Amino acid sequence: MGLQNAKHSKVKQANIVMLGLDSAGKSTLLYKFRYNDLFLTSPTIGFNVDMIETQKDFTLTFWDVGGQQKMRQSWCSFLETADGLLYVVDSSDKQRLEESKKEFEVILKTESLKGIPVVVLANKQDLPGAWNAEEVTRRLNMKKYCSDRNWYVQPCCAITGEGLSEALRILTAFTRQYSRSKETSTIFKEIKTL
Ligand code: G3D
Ligand code: MG
Repeated sequence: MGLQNAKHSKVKQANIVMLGLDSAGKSTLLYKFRYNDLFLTSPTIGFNVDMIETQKDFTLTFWDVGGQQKMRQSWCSFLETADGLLYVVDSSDKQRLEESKKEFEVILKTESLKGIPVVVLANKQDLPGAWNAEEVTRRLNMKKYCSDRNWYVQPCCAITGEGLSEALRILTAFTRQYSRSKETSTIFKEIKTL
């Protein structure tokens, strides 16, 4: 792409990889995003892909790659093309939050995800005793581990849809900005070769 073209090109879509432990609510969220309705879910075998037009000229493509143990090894191959990470946490499952934090740390250290924006969904806020966004932020050590990128923790409920439009709005803003910064670095590279 020439310098002139790169400058004027408009980012039209971004790839969002959805990760999180099994049962965090990823599949339910994806269906809710798309249909604004509740679907019966079954454990994801392989992966689900869905595109959502979040702005008139902009689409987010969500990759729900499954959270079961055997799928975790294949996460990395999906990360190569990601423009954003949507990390889903079951805020009511206090026993597994530590496990989720460990996974999250591994994901953030992945080379291909360096600097990629992150929205954490503190899901299942409808369940009694669910940790709120502040508590999830603290327990996932967000401030430390995400200091090199844009991040946000959004409380939500995949069943009612509460908090999801905010999450989509933030994800859209973050990924547009991130894509633009990728574009800028492309321009810089081209200038260097002139
Ligand atoms: P996953 O794709 O991350 O593995 P699923 O998770 O979307 O399959 O969801 C796992 C279970 O959690 C499902 O229940 C689903 O209905 C439930 N769930 C998802 N989000 C919420 C939420 O916000 N609140 C509550 N209360 N439950 C939620 P089942 O019973 O089918 O296992
Ligand atoms: Mg699933």
